[in-house]
Amino acid sequence: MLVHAIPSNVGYEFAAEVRAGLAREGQKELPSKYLYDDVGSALFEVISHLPEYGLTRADERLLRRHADEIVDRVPGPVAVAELGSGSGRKTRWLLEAFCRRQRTSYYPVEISHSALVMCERELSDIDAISIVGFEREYLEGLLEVAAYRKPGQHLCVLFLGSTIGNFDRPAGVNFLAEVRCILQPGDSLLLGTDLEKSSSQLLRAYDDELGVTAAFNLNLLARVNRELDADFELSEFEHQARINPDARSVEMHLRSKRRQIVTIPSAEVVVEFQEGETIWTESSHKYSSEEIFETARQAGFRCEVQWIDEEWTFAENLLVGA
Ligand code: AVI
Repeated sequence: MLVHAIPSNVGYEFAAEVRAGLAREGQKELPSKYLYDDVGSALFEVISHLPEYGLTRADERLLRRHADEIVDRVPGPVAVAELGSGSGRKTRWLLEAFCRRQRTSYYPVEISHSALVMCERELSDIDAISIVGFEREYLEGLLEVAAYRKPGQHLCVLFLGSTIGNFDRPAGVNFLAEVRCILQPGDSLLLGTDLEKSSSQLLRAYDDELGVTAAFNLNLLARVNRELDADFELSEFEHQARINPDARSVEMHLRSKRRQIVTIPSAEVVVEFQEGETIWTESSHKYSSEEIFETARQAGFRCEVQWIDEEWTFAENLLVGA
């Protein structure tokens, strides 16, 4: 087993994106990728255990149930690249099945250093696995993985947990098309997508009773305070989950409880908030099972098989080059 993290160079963009997102006219916005510092990644791990949030468990159930079937459809020898590995817990089922067949290289690509460390710790006991972690943005990391693979190895890319839902639909298609461009014949993409469900179920999932999702969201302001010396008063903002029926998404916002001014010295910006004004921090788009075939087609893939969890409607989709 080899464990090797290639350090990140993403940090310097944070200040620029915070300035751009908060100084703009109209809806203030912060990119959801910044929710995942060490504290945010740990809070997301807790969210995945909450009774109200069944998404991660559905993903894991499908991978556990269908691991052998998925592996049978992916020609070996294989290098597995995972975009956004998180703790790696749900990936274990798949990696064990790949490694039962033959020695397998696993390349988690993560912007969160702590998640990468957690993932390597979680999976390093699997027999016949070698792990090389890439602390990178997804596409940048995938390009490096593609350059790293050995001759004859097929690449199987994992994009699980419905992270695709955090892109708006056109951006999701573009992202998949970019992944497609990096792949070669015989490569594949396993895509996890959360499916549509009732508004009440979604609001419970994204505004849980314990307040873990609220803490996950508010931590973004705490991060701006920690890393950019800002003076956000956390108690003066509140978490909000909202349904956007047109986008078929659930949104997270941070709502200012009063009129206030926040200074962010390291981003060289002073921001005024009106009472009730929000910062939009994340969207989670929900898919219909049929639409995934069309989304795959638009990105240059063919959805070969789809497995659906009925307990918490969620689909695992195996995509190959069209
Ligand atoms: C990582 N991503 C798919 C999660 C989601 O459901 O959109 C992040 C999350 N946000 C709030 N709860 C979980």
